[in-house]
Amino acid sequence: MEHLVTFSIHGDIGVIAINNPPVNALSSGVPEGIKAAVHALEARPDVRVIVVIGGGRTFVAGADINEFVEVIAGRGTMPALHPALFAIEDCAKPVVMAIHGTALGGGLELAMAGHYRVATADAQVGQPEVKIGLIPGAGGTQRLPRLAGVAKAAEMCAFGEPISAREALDAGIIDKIVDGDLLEGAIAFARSVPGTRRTRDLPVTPADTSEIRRKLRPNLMAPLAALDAVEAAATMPFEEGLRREREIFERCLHSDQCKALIHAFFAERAVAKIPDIPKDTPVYPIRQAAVVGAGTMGGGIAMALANAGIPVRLKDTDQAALDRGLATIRKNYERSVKSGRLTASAAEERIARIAPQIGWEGFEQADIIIEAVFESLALKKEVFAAIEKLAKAECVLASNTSTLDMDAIAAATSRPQMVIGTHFFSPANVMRLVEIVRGKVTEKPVIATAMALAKSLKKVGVVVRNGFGFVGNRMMFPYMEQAQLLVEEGATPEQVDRALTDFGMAMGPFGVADLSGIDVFWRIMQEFPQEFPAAAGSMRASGIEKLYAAGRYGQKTGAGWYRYDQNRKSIPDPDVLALVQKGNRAISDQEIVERCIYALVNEGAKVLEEGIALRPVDIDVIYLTGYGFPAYRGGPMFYADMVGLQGIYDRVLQFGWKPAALLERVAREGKTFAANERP
Ligand code: 3H9
Repeated sequence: MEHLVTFSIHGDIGVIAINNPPVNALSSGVPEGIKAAVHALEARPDVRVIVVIGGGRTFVAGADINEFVEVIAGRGTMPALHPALFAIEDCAKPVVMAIHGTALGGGLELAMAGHYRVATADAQVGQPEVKIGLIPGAGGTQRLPRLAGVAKAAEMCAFGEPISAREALDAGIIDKIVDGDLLEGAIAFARSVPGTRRTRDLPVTPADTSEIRRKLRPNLMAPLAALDAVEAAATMPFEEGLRREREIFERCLHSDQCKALIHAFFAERAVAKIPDIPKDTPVYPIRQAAVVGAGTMGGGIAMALANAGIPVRLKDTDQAALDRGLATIRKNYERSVKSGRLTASAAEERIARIAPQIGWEGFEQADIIIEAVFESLALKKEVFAAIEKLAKAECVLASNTSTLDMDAIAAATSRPQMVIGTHFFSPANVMRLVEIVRGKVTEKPVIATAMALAKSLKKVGVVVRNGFGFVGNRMMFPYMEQAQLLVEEGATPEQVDRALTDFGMAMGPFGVADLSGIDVFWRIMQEFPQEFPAAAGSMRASGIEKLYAAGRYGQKTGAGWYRYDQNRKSIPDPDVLALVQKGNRAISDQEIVERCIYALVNEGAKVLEEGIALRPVDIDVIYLTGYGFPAYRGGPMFYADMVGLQGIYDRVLQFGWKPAALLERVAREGKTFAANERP
């Protein structure tokens, strides 16, 4: 335990260092070590002031989330943070916290137990617990309002977004920003402090938090709970407030939402680990990129590259298309400047990294070429044949196809081992998901390069195998099909969409279809007749065909499953019902959710069975980051495990679908998808 927390003496300053890589989480042993070190230094007559600092790349990123998993499972005990924090706060000598990297969750709570805080200019502090379904549980909801006021504390605890050192200074959370060496600066600051100053003794003035409350989603438990706990700080003495915080924390900890959100947290990190692609797989450095096709996808991909500092050539075949693409890019950046997310000069710098062109000049220098032309196999093969003539031997050749056969595209070149799918989601400059499609012969360094690139673009790359629609879109079709059948049987598009947004989906299926374009769905159905009738149902929905025949392509034509006004606001349209409805059965929201979500689950099980997705967790991350599945339900496969696979299997049979063999087997064995994964 000793090595987790060490201390040393610098003149009359005692320095406590926390060394629990990679992020100095407060794992068992760390709080105990801090407490022991504080007591040891407090007892030394030669020490006047104590400085606490994080070793390595950061201060403290919070409690150890793995330990919460154990507590939830009934196997572990809660970390003993309060005793360490009280040892600091009650220390007779001033304690100065020296923050670099991030002080998050329990990390900020630890810092606030100190008497003073200094930070590097690039440090960040925050209470992000709500993102894993929790509230601050080590006094954060009680000490933060005393330092920053109730309104600021409420905002930080309820939304969970970290703030910069500058903002923390202005809010009174830290006392000084240190330029240069942090430890030296902290020691100099420590020499100047007048004496101890307990955060818990500071007064709290109540503030109106109704505006924040209004912004919170009613179906998310933790943010509202965090707000309750912060408000308690204004009405209760400190000790009582702490007890209240603990009660609320415990309630959150044992909620399904917390389990799901913790799953989502680790899932995002788990997908980066591919068993046959070890961490030390060599990667091709990506210094220059080129994108073919300046449409919506190509433009968005070029922006994502430019945002990450990678110069990119953006090619289209005619000037008009190129101009349109560039105008859209400009408009997007202008919007970011207007909203204050980007400075005007940063936007200009990024635009300058995108070189628009009609020809192929410079492609021979590109480290990666990403094809983003119209979704047609013939066209993509042509583009790859052309690219291959120009690209250097070590250039990664990527396609942004969302449905086509990656191996067929790769076969258009003489170096299929260099070819990979990088399926970005629209808008590509915003959406975090990239499905990385490894072909039959894609070499491992190319896969590792695509994963590293996704990471450097601040996206989440999920490696999948080649197959119709890969993982995300493949599962989307049976889901969409159920949504359509429900309308044919008597539901309305708005009822289906509302039932699914109430479930937590960011958008309902019909809203999505109208946004993506009915013509896009229709064209895919024509190109892959063998994939429809859909995998889940025995019936075939005909809504898409009827809407397509009626010229209702969605938002772009002003009508699809809804009508749209000038502001693209959707309006229910009885004409759609006249066009597609065959029955008028009253359908419950529960049936809507079960049919649509279980269609996803059943297809997800097939995707696993076929090895298109490696693990259930990969499917979950794809749906969480690319399809608006609610994080507080953990993704479709985690959700299925929570509901119970036997129940889902029974419903699948009742619906008259063919169950996936994997679903049938795992349900019969009484297991979960997750447990089935573990060796
Ligand atoms: C809390 O504090 C509750 C309190 O109120 C007290 C209640 C009593 N625990 O993200 P990265 C792992 S709740 C365990 O890839 P980055 C992570 O899994 C906590 N493990 O790096 C990964 O492992 P691996 C509140 C953690 O540089 C490795 O560290 N705090 C934790 O992109 C590297 O992480 C939070 O919610 C943890 N707390 O980002 C902060 N944190 O290499 C959560 C990280 O095996 N953490 N790991 O895959 C983060 O937001 C980011 O990790 C951070 C670094 C920004 C710190």
